[in-house]
Amino acid sequence: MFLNLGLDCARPNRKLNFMSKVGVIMGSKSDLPVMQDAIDILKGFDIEVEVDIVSAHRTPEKLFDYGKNAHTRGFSVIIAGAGGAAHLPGMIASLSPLPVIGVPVKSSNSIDGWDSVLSILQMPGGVPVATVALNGAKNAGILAAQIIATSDTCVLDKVIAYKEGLKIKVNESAKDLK
Ligand code: C2R
Repeated sequence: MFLNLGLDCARPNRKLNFMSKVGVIMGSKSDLPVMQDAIDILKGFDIEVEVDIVSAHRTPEKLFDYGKNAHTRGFSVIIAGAGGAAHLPGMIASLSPLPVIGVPVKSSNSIDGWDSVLSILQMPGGVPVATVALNGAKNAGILAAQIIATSDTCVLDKVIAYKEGLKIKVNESAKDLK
């Protein structure tokens, strides 16, 4: 997945933000097969991830505590995935000063996925949730890495290498067609 460019994250001039943990939360364990893509890609970028299940509907007290305190617990970005009437990402965004990336999940209780998409996407002004595609947890992980990369040159180098890898893959598959 990553080009090996000999990147050395221990180099002395590395500008890094020690508060670069990402919180990956989801409304139910049934969301994990989708949310695993975010976890995997963040681990590929060597970013610390803490995974939890938090539900606005089923565990409102835990949601409140998580949203109020995530920024004091070493998190710098929160990725929140939920399906159906997906209130989790928006409620976390209402409580936390951190950037929140929302992942709409096509869950068993979802009519066709649009319910999850619109619940997360159509936030009122003042409370943004950066919403990725339906089941788009991989992009949520990449976006979180890009946010962290603005204050961590090691992660920035890895994002650059990742994008270079995408380009090489496309060029190679184009060659196969000839
Ligand atoms: P179950 O499979 O546990 O019945 O959950 C979950 O994210 C999941 O996709 C079905 C779906 O319900 C969603 N859920 C929410 C919230 N809590 C659970 N959308 C919430 O607080 O937004």
